[in-house]
Amino acid sequence: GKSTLSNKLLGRKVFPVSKKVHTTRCKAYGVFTEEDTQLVGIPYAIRHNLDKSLIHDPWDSMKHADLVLVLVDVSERWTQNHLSPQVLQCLSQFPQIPSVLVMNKVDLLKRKALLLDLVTELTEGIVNGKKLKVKSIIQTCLSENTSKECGYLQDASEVQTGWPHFQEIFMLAAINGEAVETLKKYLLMQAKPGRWEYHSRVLTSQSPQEICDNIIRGKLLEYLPQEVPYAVLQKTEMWEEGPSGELIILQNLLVQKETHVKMLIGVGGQLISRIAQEAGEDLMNIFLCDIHLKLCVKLKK
Ligand SMILES: Nc1nc2c(ncn2[C@@H]2O[C@H](COP(=O)(O)OP(=O)(O)O)[C@@H](O)[C@H]2O)c(=O)[nH]1
Ligand SMILES: [Mg+2]
Repeated sequence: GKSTLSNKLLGRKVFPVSKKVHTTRCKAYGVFTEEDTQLVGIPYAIRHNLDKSLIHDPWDSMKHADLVLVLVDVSERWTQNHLSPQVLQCLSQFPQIPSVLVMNKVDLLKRKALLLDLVTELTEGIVNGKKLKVKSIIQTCLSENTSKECGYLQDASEVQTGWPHFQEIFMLAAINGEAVETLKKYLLMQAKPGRWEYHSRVLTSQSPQEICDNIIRGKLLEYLPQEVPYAVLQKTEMWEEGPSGELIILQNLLVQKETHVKMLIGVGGQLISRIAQEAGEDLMNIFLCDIHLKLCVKLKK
C-alpha cells in the first residue's frame, strides 16, 4: 500500500499501483506542499529480497529522514502481527529518528477488534513511552506487569514482534482515503523549519518520462500473468506536444517470445488497448492535459 498511500497523500496518482510486488523500482520522491509547509517522502519496500540494491537504499534514505512511517498491511495474515527482521533492524539502526506505525487496509478486516491485538504486537505494547491499555487475551501479561518486566518476558520468549518506540499509531485504508487526512495533518505538524527542496507545484522527483514508464509498467504488472511483465522492455519512440496542447506518446513494448506478443496484445487487441487507455487516463490525471498514448507490441530480434 505504499504507492496507494503516497498517491492519496499527494492527491494525484504519481506512483503506479498494482497487486504484484516491486512496482516502484526507481528511487522517487513524492512532494506535497501546503501553505508554508513542504513534505518530501520516499516510498520504500525492504521486505522483498528481489534486488540487492533495494536492501541498501532505504538505509541510505533513513539517514536523511526526519520521520519514518512503517506501513503494515493488516489484511495479510502472514505479516499483520509482526514487523520483519529487516524493518526492525532498520529501526534499531536509527533509533534517534522518530517513527510512526501506519496500519493499512483496515477496510479488509472483518473483525475490527483484531486491530487491538495487532497494535499490541506491532508495538510490543508500548507507544510513545506509554504502556498501551488494551484488554485482550494474548496481552494479559502487559496489563499485569510493568513494561520493564514485560520487556524481560519478551526477551525470554526470544522473538521481537514489534517496535516499542513508535511515536504514534494510525489505522487507515489508503484505498478509500479513510483516516488518511488525519495522517496528513500529523505529517504537516511534524515538519521541521527549513528551506523547501522543490517548487511548490512539483509532485514528484520522477521525470515525466519516468512517470509514464512506471504507470505503463504498473498496468503490465496488473494485467499480465506471473513473470511476463518483467520480460517487457519499454522504449519510448515519440514524446511531443500536439497542435492542441495534447501530449503525444508512442511507446514500443519489446518482448522476446512470440507467446508474450500474443498475451500482451490479447484477443482482438483488447488487452493492449485497455492498457493504453487506462494508462492514458492515469497520465491525463497526472499531467493535467490530454494524452494520446499509443502502445506497439514488438518482437525483439
Ligand atoms: N483493500 C485495500 N486495498 C489496498 C489498500 N491500500 C492498497 N491496496 C491495494 O494493495 C495493492 C498494492 O498496493 P500498492 O500501493 O501498489 O503497494 P506497494 O507495492 O506497497 O506500493 C493494490 O492492489 C492496492 O489497490 C487499502 O487500504 N485497502
Ligand atoms: Mg509501489
